[in-house]
Amino acid sequence: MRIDIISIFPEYFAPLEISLLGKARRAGILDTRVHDLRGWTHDRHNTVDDTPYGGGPGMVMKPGPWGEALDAVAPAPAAPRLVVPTPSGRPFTQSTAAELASEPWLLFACGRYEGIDSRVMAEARGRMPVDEVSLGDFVLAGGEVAVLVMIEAISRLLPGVLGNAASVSDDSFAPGAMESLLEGPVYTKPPVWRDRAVPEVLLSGNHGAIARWRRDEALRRTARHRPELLERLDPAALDARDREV
Ligand code: 6GU
Repeated sequence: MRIDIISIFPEYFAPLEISLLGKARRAGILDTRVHDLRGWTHDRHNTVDDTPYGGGPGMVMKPGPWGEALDAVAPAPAAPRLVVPTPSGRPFTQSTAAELASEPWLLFACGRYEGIDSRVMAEARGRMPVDEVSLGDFVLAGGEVAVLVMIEAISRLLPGVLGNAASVSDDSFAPGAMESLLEGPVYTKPPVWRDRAVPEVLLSGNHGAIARWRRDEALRRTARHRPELLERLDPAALDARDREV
């Protein structure tokens, strides 16, 4: 998958070189390219922002540099999917990550300040799919950190990136039997640590009992942390034992 990123802070993307993402990159699964928006400015101060029309606080990113940047990174008729992080976008969820993971080419446009002049996205829509997406109901200072989050969520779904394909299908929010349940607690060796024992069922070798225990824990944790997810569950997806939990 090719991923281009346009930002006024290319240094934010140093983590793409390490851990899972760095490995995917070295394996040729990910081709990430970071571009400095200021490369498409033409004044002495490399200006990328200006005051908002209609008044109000803060600054808005000027359309000129963005238009040139998008033309240069994705010259027509090339058409990546353009992803614009913004708190006013549609929610980015596990299904958004899966949808974006199936694309051959993504282009992330990182806004700062109060956002990018809206005509940039309107014009881009004329020649490529554009998604304005939000990570949740809070406000970041810019899109860079949000883009790192999204790239990590997308990349771990690409074939060959995770060692163990089951860790993807077992995730909280993964489609399947445990869909929309939070994952329960996990344990490793030693069996007793600081007087705390690992739940006995996990050492029993009884795979049916272990699966039942995990599902009960997932249901309990979901009820405690995210009750609205239980409301959304298809009642047909619950069995009689689930209802007791
Ligand atoms: Cl995607 N961008 C910014 N700037 N703030 C956010 C966000 C995105 N999601 C939540 N807050």
